[in-house]
Amino acid sequence: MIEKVLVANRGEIALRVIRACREMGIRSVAVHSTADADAMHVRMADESVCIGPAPSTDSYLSIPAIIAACEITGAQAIHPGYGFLSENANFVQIIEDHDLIFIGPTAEHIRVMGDKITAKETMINLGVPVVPGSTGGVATLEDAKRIGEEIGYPVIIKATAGGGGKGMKVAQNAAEMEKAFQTARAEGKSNFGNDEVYIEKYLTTPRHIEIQVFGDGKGNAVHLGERDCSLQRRHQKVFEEAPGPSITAEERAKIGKVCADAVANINYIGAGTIEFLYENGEFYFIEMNTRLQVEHPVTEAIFGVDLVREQIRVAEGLPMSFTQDDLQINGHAIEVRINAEKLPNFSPCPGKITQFHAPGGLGVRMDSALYDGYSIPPYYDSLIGKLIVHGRDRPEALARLNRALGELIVDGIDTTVPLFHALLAEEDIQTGGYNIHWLEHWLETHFGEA
Ligand code: MV4
Repeated sequence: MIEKVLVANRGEIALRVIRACREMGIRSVAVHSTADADAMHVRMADESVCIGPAPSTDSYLSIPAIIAACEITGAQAIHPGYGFLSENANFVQIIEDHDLIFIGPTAEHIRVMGDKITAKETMINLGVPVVPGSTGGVATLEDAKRIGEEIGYPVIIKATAGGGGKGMKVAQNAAEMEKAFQTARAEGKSNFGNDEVYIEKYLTTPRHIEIQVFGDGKGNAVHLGERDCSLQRRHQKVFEEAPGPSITAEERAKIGKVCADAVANINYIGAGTIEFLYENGEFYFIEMNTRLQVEHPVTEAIFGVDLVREQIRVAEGLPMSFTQDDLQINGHAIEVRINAEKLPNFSPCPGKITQFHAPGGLGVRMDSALYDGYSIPPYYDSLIGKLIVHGRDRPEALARLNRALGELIVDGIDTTVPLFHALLAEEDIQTGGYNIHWLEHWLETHFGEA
């Protein structure tokens, strides 16, 4: 039995994990940098350990400091949250070597899915539909041009180790191939130390639809439907919803079963997300994330489950507390990411919160580590809160989001709240008629982004 969990993260996700632990009667250990001595996760946990100076490379990313904090406090398990070390296979390997429990997938699953070419090959073998493209890596420009002719332009060249849009270049025609190919390779090399690339047909107007999966590590797995995360700016999601406004129950059941069967087949353990591009009624796999995601609460809202509780259960060797048949969608949920950023350029805006008031009432969840008088340090991600609303249907969720945003007070800094007020006034947001390019286009034409 896990009696004490170390939470290797900060901010709202650290609180999220601490809350699940407390409900399960498990003690929690917060770790923090010197800049976070007054942070809410330190206050809320049962114990805390300072693991280093402000820069995350010396604290939240310091594997020796985190392992030492487990040994000092007697924590038997580590929850990584998202970001930081959550998809670091080497970290998981070290945890296993210290006879500690990683609350998440195995090092091997993280490694396989972290390499996009290997992930795609694995998914093809598991019967998951993928974007048409090269079989494995493309080593030479000649091969790249041949594949371009075979699959037809436009194509996209992607670094196998890529992420966050880095190492990804579109070639509209054969003439653009050389530059796109060399640039994708160079970005892969400089950002990830790996210049291997692969090529796909470039889909011009897809939606980003991701399927939540969950496995027990013993060959049982379920899916918890999809989230539509198409509203992104520079590969940062800003607004996520479940169910996807464009996805039918039949499509959900079909792609959901494909995904659940795939992860059951590889004995996947814990929470995972299988990302697809969705265009003209077809799903095309692009990547798998082997972590609990920022936007998991919209899935929790419509299915009425606690995903962190389930992660801890399966990490202990217990079965999941539900089967596929138990999982029924109830209503509609939307999350907006409240960032400490100044519009229209989304420049980071750390500083002191002079007043904070979280919205409440029926169907409203505010996950945030803010409090009155808190100073947001400049060292970390600008996400300071997530507002999640749940309604019986999409129109009710949208009205509730508008109402809750009106109640939210975050004084002393600039936030992305005005963006959401403006988005809610848009016809395309009200109808759900958007794709992955909608937000950037809208920001250019309506929001005066410099
Ligand atoms: C694509 C694509 C179009 N066609 N792949 C962007 C980040 C990485 N996770 C995958 N990405 C894309 N892959 C093919 N074959 C378009 C994107 C893309 C995108 C995807 C999801 C959400 C927002 C996006 C914004 C720009 C490009």
